[in-house]
Amino acid sequence: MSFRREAHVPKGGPDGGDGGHGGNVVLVADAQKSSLIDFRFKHHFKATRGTHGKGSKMHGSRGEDLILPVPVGTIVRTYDEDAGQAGQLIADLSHDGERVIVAEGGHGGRGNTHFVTSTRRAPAFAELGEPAQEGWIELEMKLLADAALVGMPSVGKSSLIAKMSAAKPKIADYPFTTLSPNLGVATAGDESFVLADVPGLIEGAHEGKGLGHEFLRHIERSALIVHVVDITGGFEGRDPIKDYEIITHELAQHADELASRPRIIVANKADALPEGDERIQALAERVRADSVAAAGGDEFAESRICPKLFVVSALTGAGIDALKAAIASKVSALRAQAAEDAESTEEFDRVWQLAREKRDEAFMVTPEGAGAWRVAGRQVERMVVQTDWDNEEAVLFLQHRMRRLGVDDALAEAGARSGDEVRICEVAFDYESADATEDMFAELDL
Ligand SMILES: Nc1nc2c(ncn2[C@@H]2O[C@H](COP(=O)(O)OP(=O)(O)OP(=O)(O)O)[C@@H](O)[C@H]2O)c(=O)[nH]1
Ligand SMILES: [Mg+2]
Repeated sequence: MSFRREAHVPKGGPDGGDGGHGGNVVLVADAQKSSLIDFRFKHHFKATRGTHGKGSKMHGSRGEDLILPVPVGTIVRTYDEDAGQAGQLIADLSHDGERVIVAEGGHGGRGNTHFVTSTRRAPAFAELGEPAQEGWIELEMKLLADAALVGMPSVGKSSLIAKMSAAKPKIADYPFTTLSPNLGVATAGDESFVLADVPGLIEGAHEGKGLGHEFLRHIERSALIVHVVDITGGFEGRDPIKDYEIITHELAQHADELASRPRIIVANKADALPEGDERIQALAERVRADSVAAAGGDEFAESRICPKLFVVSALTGAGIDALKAAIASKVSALRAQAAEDAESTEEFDRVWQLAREKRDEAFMVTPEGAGAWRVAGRQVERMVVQTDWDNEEAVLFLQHRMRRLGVDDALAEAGARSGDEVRICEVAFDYESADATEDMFAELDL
């Protein structure tokens, strides 16, 4: 609040500038980032505040936004600290550069020049700045690979990614050698794709067995599933067809979308198969039958999800080039499809912003004992905290704003009577029925 003061000008007008808005906290998907490690130990992030407005109509400056880069593929949710669990989805940042404001800076308070009317030439009050939003969010990074190598432990998934890309994962002859996914970039001709080596799944994975939930989640975002089967049955002499069925079942049980996800089947370790072994033939027939079923019984139609069998050896490299070419061509078709369905960036900001505004405008009137009412709601509460309580004019202005928001009507409807106590945040008012306040506001030209 400020009035102009100049020599020779006896009665200067109001000239208090507005306070600057606080900065926002913004998450931006950044292709350079590969993990959320920056958030592992540091949990508190704060944008800078705006500065105060000054006399001579000088506005305060805006606080700077705090930009937090996160990997592409980060999912942002609200987090309820008391319940210890994630809530509503805020954004799914799946494209480079996509951004979302997760905490908005408070609005700067408006200076007294704003409250001038024809009869109130010298408003002696200004608004206080709005407190910033604060809250917890949960960040989850989902793998963004074009294709995921999926299968039982020890079938040779890591050996395959090592053969197809420059990735150097640990390879060993015991199950669960891989405990977190490995990514590799593979090239076939002039196409390249990102391949993920996902930890092995076992029967019951969809119920969480063997960290199944965690491992299955990594597969959700890969457009193509490369299902690897150890055609020798491994050290335990398992039946490759049974293994194939188990994984197919686990994927379908985990999520409907995974049941219908396009896939390529790989029979690995063909080098170790005894001459004349019939297991490849048996698996090929099974895959073919599934393929026909997926195509809706039409033997010649190639449906989107048609599984196909490739026989390879990660050890000798046999069949690897053909497999790579098949993955590359399928991935490029799926990418074209995805680009067609892609939603535009920035959408999240708008959706989340609208939801927030809607939520903020709402308020609730609840009785709190005889003759007392509580009004709760983001915007009403914000108006109250932005009011300078030592200033009578500011308080009257607040009452006027609340009336416009419909608080008075809602109170009357709920049954409030003149003299009742109305509580908002830590503040209590006396409720006056509309007729009583009408005259008062008229007098003040509010
Ligand atoms: N003979 C033969 N052995 C293979 C082949 N591919 C992988 N192996 C062996 O199979 C064992 C398991 O290989 P990995 O690549 O670690 O298997 P994985 O599927 O990544 O296993 P997990 O990470 O435990 O799920 C290792 O001893 C490999 O050397 C192959 O084509 N032929
Ligand atoms: Mg592995």
